[in-house]
Amino acid sequence: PQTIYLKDYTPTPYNVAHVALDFTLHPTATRVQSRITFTRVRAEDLVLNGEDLILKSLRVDGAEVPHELSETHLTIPAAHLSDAFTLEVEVEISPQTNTALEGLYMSGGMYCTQCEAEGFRKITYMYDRPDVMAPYEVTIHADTPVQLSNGNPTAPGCWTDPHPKPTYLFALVAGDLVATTDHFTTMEGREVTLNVYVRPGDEDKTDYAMDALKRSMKWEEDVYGRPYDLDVFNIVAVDDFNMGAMENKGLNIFNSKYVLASPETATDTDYAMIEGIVAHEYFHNWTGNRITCRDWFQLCLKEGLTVYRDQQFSADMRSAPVQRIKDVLQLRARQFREDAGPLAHPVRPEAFVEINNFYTATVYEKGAEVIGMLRTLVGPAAYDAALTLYFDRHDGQACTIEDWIQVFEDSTGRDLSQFKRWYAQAGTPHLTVTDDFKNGEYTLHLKQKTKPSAGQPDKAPQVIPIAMGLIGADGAEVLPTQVVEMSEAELTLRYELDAKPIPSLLRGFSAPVILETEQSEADRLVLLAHDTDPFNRWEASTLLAKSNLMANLTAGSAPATAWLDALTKVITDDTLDPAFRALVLALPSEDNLANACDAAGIVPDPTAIHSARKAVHLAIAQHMGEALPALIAATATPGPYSPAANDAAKRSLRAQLLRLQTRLDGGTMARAAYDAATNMTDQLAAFGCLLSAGDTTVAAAFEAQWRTDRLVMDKWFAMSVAEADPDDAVAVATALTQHADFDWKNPNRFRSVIAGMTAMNPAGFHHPSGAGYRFLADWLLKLDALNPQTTARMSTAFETWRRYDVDRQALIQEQLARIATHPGLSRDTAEMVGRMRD
Ligand code: DPP
Ligand code: ZN
Repeated sequence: PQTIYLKDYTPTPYNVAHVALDFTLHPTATRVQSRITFTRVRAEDLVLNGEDLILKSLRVDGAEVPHELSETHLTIPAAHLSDAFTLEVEVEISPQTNTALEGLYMSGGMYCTQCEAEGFRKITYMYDRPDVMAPYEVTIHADTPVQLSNGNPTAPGCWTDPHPKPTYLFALVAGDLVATTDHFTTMEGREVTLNVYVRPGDEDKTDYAMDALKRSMKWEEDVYGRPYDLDVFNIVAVDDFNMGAMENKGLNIFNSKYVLASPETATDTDYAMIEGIVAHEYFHNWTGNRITCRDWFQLCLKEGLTVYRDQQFSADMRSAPVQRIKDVLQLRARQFREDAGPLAHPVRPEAFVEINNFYTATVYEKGAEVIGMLRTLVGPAAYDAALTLYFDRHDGQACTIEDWIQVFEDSTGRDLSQFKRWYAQAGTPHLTVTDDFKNGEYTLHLKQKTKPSAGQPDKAPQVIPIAMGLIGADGAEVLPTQVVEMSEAELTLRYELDAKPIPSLLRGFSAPVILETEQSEADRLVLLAHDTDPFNRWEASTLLAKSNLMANLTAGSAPATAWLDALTKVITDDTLDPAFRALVLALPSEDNLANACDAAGIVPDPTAIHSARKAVHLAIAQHMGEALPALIAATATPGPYSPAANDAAKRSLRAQLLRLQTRLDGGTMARAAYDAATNMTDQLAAFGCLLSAGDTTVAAAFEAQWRTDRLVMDKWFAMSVAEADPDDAVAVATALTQHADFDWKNPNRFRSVIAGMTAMNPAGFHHPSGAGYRFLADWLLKLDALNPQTTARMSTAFETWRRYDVDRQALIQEQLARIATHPGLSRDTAEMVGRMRD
């Protein structure tokens, strides 16, 4: 397979002025007629992308012309082309047999599309690349009640999109759908019709998505001054979808998991995800659609910025500190993990084989952190001014990271050439800090270093904004938050003080780095109790939890009483947000602990980690003991269910407390909570407790209750594997794959069981028998033949293999080799497995 390089970028020899598409839909023989007008820039052959297409006719300005076809391209020699011409092509495609879910495919009887990144080439011949933008006109002939495409409707089945867009933002939907309709008036006075389309029967689950959409539209105007620009905005929920959602112009297509919600079927987490993803896709209208990417290497230009913006939105809608903690938890769990292994790559990669493999935590989440750092460095007002310049200067263009950085340089006068290293260097910088106090002078000494990664043996220092304060031993703040910029490999800071303070570094997690300090447990306890920065209070609790877990793991030590006392104090402090308390109570994940072992030079044993985590959890439960029932009672949320932050916060604390209580009473209270639950958040929390306590009847009862609800059943599948005893996990997962409702071609269902094992039951996945590895490889090979994109994504469960003992390494290598040598393996999975084995 061919590797594509950023340095090879070349503009196309022809521009596209207009695209007209006419679809006659049929499950196995859809006809697509295209009329595309081109204008010449350079006298070269016209080479268009096209895959899995049956060419029926081809004309240039009404005449037949010689052309060549390959598996992937259509070529018309330059000699047959003029300065401006119209290409008319008719092709036949088969949506029904399109199991890869890229291009035009069918899901539950409806037609839908997914064109990002390179799906349009499976619809017709075209320059399928983001820098070729054109207005579209679409006609759909189908016997379905609803037919949708981008832009504004002009007649039944006819759509016009006046805004030039690249192919990846094209969309079409046709099927038996029902809409929930609402309206929004923009700041410019435009009346916009809003629709959320779902399958009949789901229309009672659209309120929250619609509400989130209206709030997103308002927030985008209030905070970024950007109005909507068409007369309609449509969202469609689709059951079979490889990703979360897609920002097609005026026609966002969503995985139904991120649209449908009712109190009985969706958890608070689901509601928060729906809010965040609806906002994310809507925000793409300006950061992605109106200003798009020149090429796919620039993916972070739209994704990093849009993630940053949806995080800002969620922080405004909910609790900002809690949102930040959750975002950092995700970043560390997914991106730091990626950065530490064989799949590490820069926020802007320089080479790829299959672009779908670069829709990663690094491009998205680290890409968002880079925007956040930039805002911290220039300040909020300068950030706003730079964004205004960005929208003014680049509206309607396909841009690069250079364009983005230039906007900040021009609007602030700052040289950002060193800052650009954040886009180019892979790996998470380590920030090592030592301190000293002598003769009234406090010295902080900082060093940064980034480990080598694939293709990057030496890394240069990066610009690290360090938000920091100093806390006295009595807990009083002696230095309020200031931002220190570190740009060299080393930095020394000096302060005149009466006594040695406790540093509170990287407040709000001001940079995506790994902080290494010599902080004592006593200092952490002071920060947990007194830091003015909520993020660092939580960070102190996490570090305390980690050191107590590590002590248990390596020496069998019981948790320190001082820590347990401090934890109890936080949990019982009614002045603190219950959501914050819930986060303090949540122990670091098993994967996080495996990483901590690795960082400390200890080979992680997933079985021992699982046991240590259970032991420490039990010790916390015993320490809080009699206080638990009263604490649980205090988290009650009387009245009708509301997904708003206040009630959700209480339920999240309640879930953590119930977990602890279950350790003590074997599930008595969880059983009562399960029976009394009136919403999915409470029901699922109690369900997890009961499964973990070995309850033998609850799984069947839950299944009987929810058998006909696909999204709830996804939770049932996932929880059944996640809560299985690690020794039984593979057997449980295998049995679930034989369940009548295990529709493995549905990505959500596939992920429920497979990731239920790999991500949610790490001790089961890493079972010394190697059965977990075989289980994963078996299913990856099975799915790869149908859906390479989801297969490649799921293969990352193996990315941490180097951490483990030689036996496990050999077992994983065996499976990776088996996959790599499988005949007919997809380019997607081959690239991923190749990178992991190298
Ligand atoms: N562009 C989509 C999103 O991130 C993913 N395909 O919203
Ligand atoms: Zn996005």
